[in-house]
Amino acid sequence: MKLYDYKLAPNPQRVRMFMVEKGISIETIQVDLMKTEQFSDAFKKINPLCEVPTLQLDSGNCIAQVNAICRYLEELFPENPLYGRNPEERALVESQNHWVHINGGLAVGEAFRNSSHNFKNRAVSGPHDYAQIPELAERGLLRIDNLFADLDAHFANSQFMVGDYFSMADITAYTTINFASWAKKTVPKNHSHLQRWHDQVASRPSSKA
Ligand SMILES: N[C@@H](CCC(=O)N[C@@H](CS)C(=O)NCC(=O)O)C(=O)O
Repeated sequence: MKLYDYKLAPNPQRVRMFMVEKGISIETIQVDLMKTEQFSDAFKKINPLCEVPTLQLDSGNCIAQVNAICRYLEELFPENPLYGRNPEERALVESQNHWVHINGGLAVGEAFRNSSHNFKNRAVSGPHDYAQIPELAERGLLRIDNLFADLDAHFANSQFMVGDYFSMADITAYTTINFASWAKKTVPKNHSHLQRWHDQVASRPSSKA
């Protein structure tokens, strides 16, 4: 197996954190997004969506999408499950993971990609051109503020995204909070519960992945 990765990007970091938590090591190949290597003919054959992470199997098949990759790895390496240990927990992890990706990762992307010079005509990742819409950048910033507030309220009563169980949803939330700095947003000083959780995840070795 080979993991197509880019060290500075948030979605590949979700897979790298997952692998460290589970003690999995896979050969990685860097696709330099700053040099637009994801649009090369060679990489398009691996992932026509022109995105990382992508996991290439020994069969030659390629798996795109963070959750598809991590769920595949979870089945291959079931020790220390990160998608839940029973049906109820699996549903809760799925729910929280999806929620924080949609309202977090996509909101930061909306804010960042609709305002940065480097993403002119690339407001949505992938092979198609999309013009920037400044109003979406504004809305994205508002969504990040609401994300911070919603997470702070959640962590007032919960150690992790799903009770006291560290899961894939925490990995998604952690990389999303860090990604928010790309849109010049950091955890507000009065959000002590969110900060407590962030410090706790930052102390795990996987946070350096
Ligand atoms: N939904 C995809 C998102 C992957 C994604 O957006 N990857 C970004 C890096 S964080 C990318 O490859 N962007 C390429 C580009 O911006 O052209 C997943 O879950 O893996």
